[in-house]
Amino acid sequence: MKGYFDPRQLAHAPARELHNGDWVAYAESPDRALAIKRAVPDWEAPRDFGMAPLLAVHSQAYLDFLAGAHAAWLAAGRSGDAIGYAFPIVRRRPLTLDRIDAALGAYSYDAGTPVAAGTWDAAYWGAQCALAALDRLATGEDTSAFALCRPPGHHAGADYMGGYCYLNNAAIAAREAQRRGLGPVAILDIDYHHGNGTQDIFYRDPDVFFCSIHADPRTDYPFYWGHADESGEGAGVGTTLNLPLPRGTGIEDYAPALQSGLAAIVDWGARLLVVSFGADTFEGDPISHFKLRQADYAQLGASIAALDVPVLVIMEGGYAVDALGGNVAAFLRGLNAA
Ligand code: OKP
Ligand code: ZN
Repeated sequence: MKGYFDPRQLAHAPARELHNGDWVAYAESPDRALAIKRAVPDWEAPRDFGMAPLLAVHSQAYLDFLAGAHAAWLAAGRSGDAIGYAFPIVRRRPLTLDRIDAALGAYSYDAGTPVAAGTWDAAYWGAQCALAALDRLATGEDTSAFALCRPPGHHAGADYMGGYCYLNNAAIAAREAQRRGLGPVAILDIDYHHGNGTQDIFYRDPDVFFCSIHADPRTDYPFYWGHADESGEGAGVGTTLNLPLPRGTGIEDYAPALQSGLAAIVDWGARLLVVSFGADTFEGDPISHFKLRQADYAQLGASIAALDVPVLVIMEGGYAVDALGGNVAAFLRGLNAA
């Protein structure tokens, strides 16, 4: 199985984030990618699939904002990372304002997603990794491929960033898979946090099934999405499945939830599975509260492999950097064992 990574993804390196009221070192660090890089053997650099697949998911206005936000921040006389602090509440009229501080608020829902000097370049090449891994699956030479997307993507919506995420890599790959006739596509999100951006992108779409297993949003980020009664809207009713679990969940309760998610994906008739994989379900994760151990990741990979459809693995979270490489490698080993 090939992994995809581009060193330009390391250019995204915000200094700090707001955590429980304090400024702390940014958890989504370039070291995460380096740790995964060391633990997985077979790498290729992505080629450039251009902007069109990004525009199939994100608005032109949002991509223009993201590409120019750091320059606008510097032009406003600031230094360091661009961080918003004012957010238009949901029912405020949609204004398009030039002021960088207004734009940072309009295109995000949290203050946890700074735009650093290298953010656009890194996010762009991360998305190209997702497309390159999909391209590998399309050749039929492998039945799984791994995109080391970093920064992650599942909290990013069509026109917003949030939760360390800027471009929704899983959604970009899913849309491109559809365009190439590789569907029906399902997305399984097994990061600790609910994949709200992915859910929003496909919420009214009957053609992409989205299932997420995550910490209950009554206690955990992103709070406003991922509740069990959110199941799609309009033509998309029934094509979103949320399986929230309480803090403290270990493999004994996680595995049955995964089985029910996988059963729903099979029933729906998926022919390609995109997995948003986060290793922040690990017992030692510094910002999360599940209890999976390293060996459990091999079991998750093996359960997914049993579906017998091509699997595109997209990296999302996982912040216990010392264990991250081993956890990702265990998951990929389980996925490829059969
Ligand atoms: C991204 B992914 C605490 C602030 C909240 C947001 C968590 C984003 C997780 N530092 N941080 O789903 O792993
Ligand atoms: Zn996460």
